[in-house]
Amino acid sequence: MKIENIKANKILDSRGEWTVEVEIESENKGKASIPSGKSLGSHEAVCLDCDLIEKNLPEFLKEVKNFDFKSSQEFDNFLIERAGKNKEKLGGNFTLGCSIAFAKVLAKKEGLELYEYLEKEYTQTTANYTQAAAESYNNSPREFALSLQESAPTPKLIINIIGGGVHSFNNLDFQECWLVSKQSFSEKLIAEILSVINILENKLSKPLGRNDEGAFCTNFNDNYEPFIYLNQFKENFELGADIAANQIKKDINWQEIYHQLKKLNVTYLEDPYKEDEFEYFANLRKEGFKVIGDDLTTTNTERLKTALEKNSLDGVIVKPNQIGTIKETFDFIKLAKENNLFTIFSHRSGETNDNWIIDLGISFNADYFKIGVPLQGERIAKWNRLKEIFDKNDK
Ligand code: 2PG
Ligand code: MG
Repeated sequence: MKIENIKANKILDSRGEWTVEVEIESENKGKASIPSGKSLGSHEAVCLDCDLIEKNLPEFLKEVKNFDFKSSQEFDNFLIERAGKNKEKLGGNFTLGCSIAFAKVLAKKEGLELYEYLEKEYTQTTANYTQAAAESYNNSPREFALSLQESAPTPKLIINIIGGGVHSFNNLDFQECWLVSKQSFSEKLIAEILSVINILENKLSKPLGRNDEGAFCTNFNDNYEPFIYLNQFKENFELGADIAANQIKKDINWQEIYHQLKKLNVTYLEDPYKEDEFEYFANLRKEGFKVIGDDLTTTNTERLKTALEKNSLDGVIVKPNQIGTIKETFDFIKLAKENNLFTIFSHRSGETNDNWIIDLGISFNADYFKIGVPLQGERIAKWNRLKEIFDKNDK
């Protein structure tokens, strides 16, 4: 399909900061806006300022017009080639906006939802690729292809319910204190989470605010106190935390922290050490924690390969804007799944009302979604999209 025009609109995100919305005009139109993080890993794709993106646009557009892209992957390969190392020439925010907007155009052309289109395109590719390259795989790519075809999606939710760190304005060092649902997404789970919110709202000390992601934000006696509150919900939820260790600048006795968190029934730990400390991640797994990479892996297959060699992880965060295209996000998920890691599709702390993260997660079989609490619009946009897809598939 030929692309006739691309616009890079400057829009506001949920933090009141500028971000980019990309609009592609072809046989029909597709739009996608891109969120941004505050606790950034240094290996993430480069994010360019909107004015610079606009400046680069005419030359990029001239080249794009010479091509007839048959699929989302073909267009993504074009973007990957042009964007250079870490997407520094075009900006990973711009390339991801293009990638998603074009996938929406292709979906619309076929009368499909975005998640249906991606499922179809990627399942077909994987199935073909599987036959051609079966021998070079140790694990079964066929099984992977089949796993993509499962009709009923069954993701669970990770709820960042009490916040700290750089997303907040309180005295907690850890960025996120989680409830991890034992059951998969359903209306019943939504009701349970709303009731948790209600209980905590009454119990937590006042003044009680909400942080960038809508998580409760107040001062605590120490870093452990939030988990004392969260333990009351352990019949239906497991406990976890995004330590976001990269952002913690003070001297900390990490061993003592994980000793205490274990006693408080915390099981899941995201970024428990700094972004290059692969071995420390691996050691923590031996203590029985489920260890998750975010800044460690930055949705990047090369980083994931190192993590796999070193046995650092049980699961990975998937944030497409850390890498800059749907195709590379898919490659990352594929490698993770082939190695039995669970995947958590995640929003960013600075969000827009776009909800494509849900479509990507559904089409690529997310094990979990981390999309904030349903208390503010930009997060609710994701909750409602998830519900919409579930309702549709239930009928
Ligand atoms: C994280 C994220 C999202 P940010 O660290 O997991 O919750 O934060 O978007 O600021 O990187
Ligand atoms: Mg994180």
